[in-house]
Amino acid sequence: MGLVKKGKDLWFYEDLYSDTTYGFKVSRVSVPETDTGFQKLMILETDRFGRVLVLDGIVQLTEEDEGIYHEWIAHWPLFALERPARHVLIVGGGDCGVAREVLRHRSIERVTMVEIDRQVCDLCREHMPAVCEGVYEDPRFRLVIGDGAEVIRRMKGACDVVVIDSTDPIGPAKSLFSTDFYQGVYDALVDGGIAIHQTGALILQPFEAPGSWRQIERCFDDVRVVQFANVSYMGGPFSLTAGSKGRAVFRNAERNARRAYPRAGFQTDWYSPRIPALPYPEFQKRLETDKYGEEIVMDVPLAGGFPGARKVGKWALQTCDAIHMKSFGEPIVASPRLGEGETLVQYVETSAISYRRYGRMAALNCFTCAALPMEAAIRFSLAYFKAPRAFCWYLPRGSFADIKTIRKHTKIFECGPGMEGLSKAYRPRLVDSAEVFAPGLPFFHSGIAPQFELVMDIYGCAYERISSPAAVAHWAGGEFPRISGLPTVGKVDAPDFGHAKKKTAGPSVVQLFDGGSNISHYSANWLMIVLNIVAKRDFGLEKAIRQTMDYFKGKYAVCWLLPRGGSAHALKKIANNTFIFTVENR
Ligand code: AG3
Repeated sequence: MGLVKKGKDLWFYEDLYSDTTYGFKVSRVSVPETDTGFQKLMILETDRFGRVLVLDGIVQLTEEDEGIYHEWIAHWPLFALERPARHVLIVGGGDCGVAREVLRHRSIERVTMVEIDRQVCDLCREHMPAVCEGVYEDPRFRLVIGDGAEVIRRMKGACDVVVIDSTDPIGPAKSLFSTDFYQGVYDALVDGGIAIHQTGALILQPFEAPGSWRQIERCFDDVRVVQFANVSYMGGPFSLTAGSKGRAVFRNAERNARRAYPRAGFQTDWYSPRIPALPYPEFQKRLETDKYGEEIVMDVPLAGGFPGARKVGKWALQTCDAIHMKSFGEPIVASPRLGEGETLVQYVETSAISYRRYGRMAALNCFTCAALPMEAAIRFSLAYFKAPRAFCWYLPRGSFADIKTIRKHTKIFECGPGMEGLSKAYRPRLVDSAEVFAPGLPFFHSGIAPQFELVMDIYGCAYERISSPAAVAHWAGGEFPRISGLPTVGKVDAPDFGHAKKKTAGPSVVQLFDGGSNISHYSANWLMIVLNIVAKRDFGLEKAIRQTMDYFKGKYAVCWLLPRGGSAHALKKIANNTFIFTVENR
């Protein structure tokens, strides 16, 4: 909304979120919105908060409360160090609030600030002189106008502390929230050094802190979260995520701070060495132990005529009700007739329900990123299709556990409408990937089933790839079909609708094939992909898996191969031909 006239008053409303905002009365516009070439900058004057810096419609600081943010982001790492810092690098921070706080430490010999947007420096200096007080006059301060991500590569082992005082991961700062950048920051630190980054409002931006945590955890030796709240950053608890070079750094952080602070020779208003950072916030703990999702896969014999898209669409929506999930969007469908092998997909709260038919068998998948009431799903489908029985696989998805545990929790069973038979469950055969990839292994031609489904959970993927709907769509709609030779039907669909929950933040994808589909979900916070590929023809399993892992820079994958649409009286045979295996990235 930005600036809004209300009677004779002028108000500003922040443009960060599409569904919630806050505002304040403006007494004067000091700098009207200017396009700097990097972003839109505006400086407003208010009676309550003093001057306010706004970039791309988002409040960056107010004179009234900037001290809270700048003190925490500067003093927390500096006081936590084992040895007093000499060289500090600031990435961003053009208003100089961080530099001002850093320079209060007597041990500091040099502060280098790399800001991409010169106008932020110049206009803040002119219109908010209190924020940068003393900084430009200090001989220890050096300003570099440039891209922090590039400068950092030339600073190997040179910095005691790196403070990344950036805007949010939209606009020019996007590249600063990537694994490559964090790796560069780690390399720029001395042993025992600390880096810290603003990682957003914990409640309103629930995917940001966990996303940065995952990446920092991957590049650094230890991680902490510092929390504070101010007025300017709407939404209560705000987070700073810190990484250390060296395992013991944070263990002594509090002790070091309590010792160093009284000797610093200056006082702070907000920072206190007695407020510790969180070693492992509860949300992060849960991210580690939760399983990501559950999937129930069913092959249900169809008697009589075969349902078209209308009837199957209704099945999908009513399944949502049966398992207490909300549907998202319209069903994606290959054709209204839904002939043999053609797929219908209905998104549900970031996961999906799908249908396809082979011969007389309906191949149904029901995947959710929450607890899945499996019985309700099976019971409903059996009743809907008036089927006497279903052949089922239960798959714990994204479990983080070792393959043996995942196998133990995977179940293959047959059951009738009363759910009898559930107790007689089989497990998939655990095989080596070399065996699976070996030429001649008769997956696709075993006669057990017309199709195989490849189910794959890939762990340790690159954040920037899996959090980007464009990158994901490029893979699913272009790269994968090219490598696998699978003929696509219609366009790739890559919505990003799961951000209400930390777990499901990240895009989803559907690409239909001739006689199959690729349905996948990308979890920015688990750095993980869950995907299901079904195809009518052989597609070179090893190449497809390796290419996918390479594209997303995944470290490790757990895969299941399920024979779909197979014989109606052969559960044992189905179980014998269901395989589970792992693939490491070479
Ligand atoms: N940089 C962090 C601004 C974060 C605003 N985001 C938000 N409210 N979610 C501020 C620059 C101050 N030096």
